[in-house]
Amino acid sequence: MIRTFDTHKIRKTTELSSALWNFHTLGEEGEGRDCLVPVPGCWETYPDTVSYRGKAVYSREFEAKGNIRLEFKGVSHTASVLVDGEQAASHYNAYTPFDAVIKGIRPGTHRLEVIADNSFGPDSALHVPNDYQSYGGISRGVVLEELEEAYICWIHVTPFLRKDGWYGKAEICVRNLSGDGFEGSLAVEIGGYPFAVLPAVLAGEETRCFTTEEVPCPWAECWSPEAPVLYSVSAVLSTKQRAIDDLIDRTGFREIRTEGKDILLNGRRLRIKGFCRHEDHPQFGCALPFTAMQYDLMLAKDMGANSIRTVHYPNDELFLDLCDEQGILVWEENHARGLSEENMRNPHFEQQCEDCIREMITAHYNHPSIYIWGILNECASDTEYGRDCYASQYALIAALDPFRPRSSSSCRFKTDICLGFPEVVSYNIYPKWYHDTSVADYLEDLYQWVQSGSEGAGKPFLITEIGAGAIYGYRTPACVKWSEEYQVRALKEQLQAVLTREGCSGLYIWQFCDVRVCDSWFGSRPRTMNNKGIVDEYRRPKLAYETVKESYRSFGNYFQEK
Ligand code: ADA
Repeated sequence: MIRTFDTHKIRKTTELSSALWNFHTLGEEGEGRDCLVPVPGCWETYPDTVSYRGKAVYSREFEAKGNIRLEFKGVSHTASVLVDGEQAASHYNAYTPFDAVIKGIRPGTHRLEVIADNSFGPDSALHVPNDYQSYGGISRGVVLEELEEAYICWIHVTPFLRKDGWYGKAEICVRNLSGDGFEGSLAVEIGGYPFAVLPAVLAGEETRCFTTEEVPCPWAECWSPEAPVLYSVSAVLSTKQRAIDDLIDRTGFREIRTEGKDILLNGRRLRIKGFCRHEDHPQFGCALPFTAMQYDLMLAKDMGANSIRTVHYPNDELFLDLCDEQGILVWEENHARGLSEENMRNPHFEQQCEDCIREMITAHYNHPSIYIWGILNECASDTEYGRDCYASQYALIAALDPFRPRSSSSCRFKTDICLGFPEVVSYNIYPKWYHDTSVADYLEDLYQWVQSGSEGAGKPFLITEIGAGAIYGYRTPACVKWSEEYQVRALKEQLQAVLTREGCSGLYIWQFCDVRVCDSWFGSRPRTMNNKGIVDEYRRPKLAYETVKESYRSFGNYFQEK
């Protein structure tokens, strides 16, 4: 399963995932044993490669002819793609899609090989040994498409709420695969209503974007957590004779903006009650199947959450589709966690971050559930060098999507020098876990510094991580740290302090479920897991489940109007 809806009616597509592929490792000692494995999947879940770090080859055959496009929704974490033994694409980063376009392939059977590499090293600035696992494998879907002389790469729809109702604007990117010029047209429908028809003229081999006017959409109903109304978006590319390609996506009409210290969703003062959620599972690695994704969302909603923060990387589109359909707000962020200035000075860092941001926003622009773009979780935002990196990445996001607020989760207390860039100020804090300070006192101290000693004064303020650890099943009346009882006590104080703090727009609990961390983190991570989940890695609820449920359900999605 690639998306929760069909993305083409005209373009011929074949899912190559949801199948068994051949697999073998490419270790120092040569090629490992061949076996059949499921794609999507992670090799850490296969019996012989549970702790393998290196390269491995996935392969299978496919039938095709003419111009083809192979789309990979995620390969962890570095990919090299060969078709019939010829290099067709390469990509870094497990969490964003990429493709291989091959022109004029001969009709018949072809061989696809994907070499995935999950090793750490100087070429990898973002996948580093960390407090989450970098898995190995083809961890998301793979699709084969047959194209004609030109095709639609993407369509972005931007909704606008005007005084007289909803308007929409579309930007469509088209690529001409032919060496000859292309003369045709684009027809766009939204919700089944005719939206725009515009000429599409491209030079040979040109890729070009076409933008519609702002078009009134009087039929549009608001997308909101309470009523997540979605509309199909269809773009059809035609020559003078016939339709040759199409692309179907979805949109939701919702307005997100900041005003003073508020995040406004459709003009209402939003309260975030969220979870930080890694894509992680003991049976699937980071390749959670559709059912497991939905099960996580059902648990989060049962606890009264209204938002998920995709820590610390862009998520599978399938998960975002589920959030769109169920009104779950999403903070999506580029791939980075806790990188020091030294890490950020890796010569690959800037380009790898920029690629991740471009691919994330290009692929996920239309999801109404995404209300904010995040960058660089707990990186060096207290250094001049770091500030330059933050500035350029915030600028890139604004260029790609000026319609959503931006933020970054900081842990630089009273030393952050990057709070002037984002629309929303966000902090990760752990009073009652890493230090035994009163939550209210610590929050007040930090909040007042932001308002009086930083460039973040007067902006919306979010707590994007707060929580405590508990080992599932460890119960003791001593209520010591790592017990489920201690986690309950800490969360009660944390949730009460943050959700009642004037000027705070809400919080994300760290974290939804226990997750695997890299072996080198064993010292501070019992079981070599991050055990701050409200459910354990098998989604078994800890005592704190009911604590969160009682608290989150006692607060609405919005603050009282001023
Ligand atoms: C940081 C970090 C998280 C996690 C958390 C923890 O805030 O952003 O990824 O490591 O600390 O568990 O301590």
